[in-house]
Amino acid sequence: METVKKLEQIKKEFEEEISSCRGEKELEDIRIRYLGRKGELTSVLRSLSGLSPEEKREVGKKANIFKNEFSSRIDSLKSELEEKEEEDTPGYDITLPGTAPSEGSVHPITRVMGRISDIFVSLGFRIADGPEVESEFYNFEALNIPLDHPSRDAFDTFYVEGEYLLRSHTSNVQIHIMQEEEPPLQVIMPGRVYRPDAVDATHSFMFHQVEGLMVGEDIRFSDLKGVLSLFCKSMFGKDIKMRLRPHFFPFTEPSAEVDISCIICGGKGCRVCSGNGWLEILGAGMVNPRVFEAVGYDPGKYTGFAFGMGVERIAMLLYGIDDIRLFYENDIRFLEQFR
Ligand code: 2NM
Repeated sequence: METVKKLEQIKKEFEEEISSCRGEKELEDIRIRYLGRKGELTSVLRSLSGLSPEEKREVGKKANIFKNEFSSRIDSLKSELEEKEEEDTPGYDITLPGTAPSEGSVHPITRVMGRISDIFVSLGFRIADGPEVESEFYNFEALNIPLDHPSRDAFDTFYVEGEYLLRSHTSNVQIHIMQEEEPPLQVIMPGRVYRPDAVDATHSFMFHQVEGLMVGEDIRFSDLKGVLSLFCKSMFGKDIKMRLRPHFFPFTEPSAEVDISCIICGGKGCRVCSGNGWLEILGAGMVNPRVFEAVGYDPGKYTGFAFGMGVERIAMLLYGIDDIRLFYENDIRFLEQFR
C-alpha cells in the first residue's frame, strides 16, 4: 500500500501549505503543484496502470476524493483572499485632494437687514418683532388709516379671515409696543410685509422692511434728521449726502421722503438714479398725535419720530441687483455670490 501512504503524505503536505498560504499568487502555485498537469496528485493518478485491480480501485477512489477536496479547498481560499483584497482596497485614490463640503451663506436680504439693525442698535435702539397676521386695528386704524382713506388702497389686501390680514408694514409692532410700554422708547422692527402689488423687476407681493420708532418728552424733527443722517453715512459711506423731501403719510405729520446722493455716480446723474443724482431710500416723519391717542399716550406730553425702509431696495442698490425676483428664486448661482 505504498501508493496509499504516498497519497496520505501528499494530503498532509497540501494541508500544511494551504493553511500557511497568504496570497493569491502563492495559492496558484499550490494549485499547479498538486493539481496541475505535472502535479503530485496527477502523477499518482497517472501511475495507476502499474497497480493491481484492487489497488487501482482503492488508490483511484482516494486520489479522486483528494482531488475534489483539494480543488474545493483552493476555490474557497481563493474567494476568501479575493474578498479580503477588495476590503483592503479603497474604491478611490486616497492620494487625490479631497472635495470640501459646500458651506451655506447668509441670504443677502438677511445680511442687509442685519447690517441695518446693527447700526440702529449702536445708536441705542432695540429690536422688536410681532405678528405677520394682524387685525385691521393694528395694521390700519391705530395708524390713522381709516377704512375710507384713499391711502389704504395701496396696502389693503391679503385678508386671512374676517378682520385679519397679512400686515402691509411692520408698524403694527410699534402699536403693540406703545400699548404695552411707556416712553422713552427707541425700537426698530425688521420683518416681512405683504402688499397687493403685481410682481415685476421692482415689486413683490412680499418683501422686507425695517421700521423704527423713537418716542420721548422732547423728541424733535432735528433728532430724526440726526439719527437718519448717521444711519445713511454708516450704511452707504461717510461722504454720502442726505436730503428730505416733504411727503404725506397718514401716521406721521410732518412727513418726508429721505434721499441719499447716488451711490453709483456720487450725484452727477446716471442710469441708477434716473439722471437726477438722488436715490430714495426711506420714509419718515413725526408720529401723528392721532397715533399716540390710539395707543393711549398723551400727545401733549410725548413726541416722537418714525421711519421705514424697504430692505430689498437697499440690497439692490448696494449689490447692483436689477431684479427683485432674484431674491426669492433660490438660484444657487445668485446666492453663492454673497459669501
Ligand atoms: C414709514 C414712513 C414713515 C411709521 C410710523 C409709525 C408709527 F407707528 F409710529 F406711527 N410706524 N412707522 C412710518 C413713518 C413708516 O415707512 C415708510
